Amino acid sequence: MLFPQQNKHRTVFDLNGFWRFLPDLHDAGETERWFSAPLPDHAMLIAVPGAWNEQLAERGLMNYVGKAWYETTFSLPHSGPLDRRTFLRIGAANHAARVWLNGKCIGGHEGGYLPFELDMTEGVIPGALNRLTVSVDSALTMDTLPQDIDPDAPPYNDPSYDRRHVYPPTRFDFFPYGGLTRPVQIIVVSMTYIRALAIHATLDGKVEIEADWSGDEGTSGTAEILDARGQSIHKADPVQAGRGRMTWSLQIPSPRRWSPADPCLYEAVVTLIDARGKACDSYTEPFGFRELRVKDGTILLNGSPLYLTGFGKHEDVPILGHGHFRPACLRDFELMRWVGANSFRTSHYPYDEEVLRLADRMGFLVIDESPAVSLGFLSDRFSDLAPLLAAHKKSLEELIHRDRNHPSVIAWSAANEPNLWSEPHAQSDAARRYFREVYAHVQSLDQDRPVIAIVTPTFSADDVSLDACDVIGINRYFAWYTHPAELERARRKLSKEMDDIFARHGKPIIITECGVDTVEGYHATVPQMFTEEYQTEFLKMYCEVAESKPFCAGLHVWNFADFLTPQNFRRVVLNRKGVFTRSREPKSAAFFLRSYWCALLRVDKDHRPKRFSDSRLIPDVRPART
Ligand code: GCB
Repeated sequence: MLFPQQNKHRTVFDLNGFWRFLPDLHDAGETERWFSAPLPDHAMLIAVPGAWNEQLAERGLMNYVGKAWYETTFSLPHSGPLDRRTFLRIGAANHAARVWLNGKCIGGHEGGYLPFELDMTEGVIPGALNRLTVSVDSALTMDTLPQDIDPDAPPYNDPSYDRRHVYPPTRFDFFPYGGLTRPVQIIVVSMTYIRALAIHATLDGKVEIEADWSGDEGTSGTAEILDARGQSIHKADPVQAGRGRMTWSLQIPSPRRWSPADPCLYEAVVTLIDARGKACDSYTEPFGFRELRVKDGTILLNGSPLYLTGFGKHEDVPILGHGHFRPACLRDFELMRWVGANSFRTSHYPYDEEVLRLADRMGFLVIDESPAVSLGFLSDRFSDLAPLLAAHKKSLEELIHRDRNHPSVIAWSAANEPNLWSEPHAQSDAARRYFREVYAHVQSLDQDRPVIAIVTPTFSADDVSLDACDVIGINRYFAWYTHPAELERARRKLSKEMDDIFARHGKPIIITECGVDTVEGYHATVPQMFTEEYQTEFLKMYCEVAESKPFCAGLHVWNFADFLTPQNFRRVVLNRKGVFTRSREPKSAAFFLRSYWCALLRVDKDHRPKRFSDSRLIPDVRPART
């Protein structure tokens, strides 16, 4: 799906702002046809984009999981019949939505965190006020991503451990925000238009462009490449459009490579020409020349071994919830740059598209994650897993189609900690087959990026989800959830486990999570959990183990910043494993990481190949060790 772009052939209208809003506590809206007339006077106001929970906490919606209705009005600057295609584009509705235009249903979407477009050309009234009504449902089921808990299912590994042990009940450790969390826009294009673009660029300068289009017969198209300064460096001859698709194969002499050290972006400009020879649509897509390979236990970026420094993150900002807020987004990137991170993971769901566009421009490497967090299988019959597998494949397809052209995206994370709750069927043959199918699906959609499997220690090297992946991500909390405060014991355990996993699978390993809850302002001279010193010592130990393993491709600290979780006895309001607080003040560990990572990224080590040396990424940091 294309990111909204305004140009001479395309118009984007922003529908963000204060909408009218009514929670549907008894799920009566559809039967009572709330879409057929304006919402009643007692409807509240809500900011779009933004989750409803914190915005409307005092109205009783902080912990609300269920349906709610949104309404706004708009008019388009057209009179007379529309000769343009008009789409409604919703950046994300968590987790399902149905949409009515002037009382008529124009479609919907299942699955949060990913954008969808609905054609509203027929229903929009030119020159008049149009009413848009959206019902959003934040409830999940066992067949959605993420999954819900099933209160009737057998209990977790400990029978006394209630499945509804957190509030609102979730299977995952982040707050279940609901609503229209990303921008809502109207996109107007010509009747013949570009629907999607896939760009495949290799280090030898080859660029394959594939455009999906829709419209009149007799359409042709051109493709042009612009360099980083916007200068045209190659123009392809027009091609006659095949049915719904056209392709170009271009050659650029000695292209500049994209990397964190030099995040150099080129642009592909595709233009459609109608049967009368007039340009009717065009779209400009940034891309980069870079190559990823996994070989002999190493991830190679442009032929050089890659070592990731950075974080698992969350889209979590006070008041906004998962909502997208540009200043907060940029601030996070600036802080990551300051601390010496070269990468992050979009744990545990796809992030706003602008996050990836920023990563492309600022040279961050991204592990792009599907919303399959803490998957659980309640049957060992493969056929029973079919609805979940279908939702998983669809979500991956939407994710890959959305993000495939970003040079910053270096891997697809198909799932996070699938067997977290050790449900009885987590390690069945059906589960093994499930993951094989998921990874094969990703590989069929994108041959250029590795698939990473991210796992807990429960089944360690035996985990069925490790069979068919390309890279292994391990989330480890030794010296926190297990062996509390025993850093040396944890060091030995981590080291041995990493060796065992590598010996069995021979794939690069990334420590994708490690961290401890830390209350800013708590201090101690001896190892004391929850203090700032303990977080520093813990991370230091994990960094040392990671660095000592030639097959380890990096470490991501859990988490970049403190984030809101459901209520439970393990969390004091927030998950406090952030290196920054929720309002982005640094804890002591941030200063340790800054000197450690900055030194690590610059210094060559005898026993390891050269890592990224990037003075632009970390402009003003004096390495602690040289
Ligand atoms: C994990 C999960 C993450 C949690 C984290 C924790 O393994 O992947 O979602 O927030 O542990 O803090 O317990």
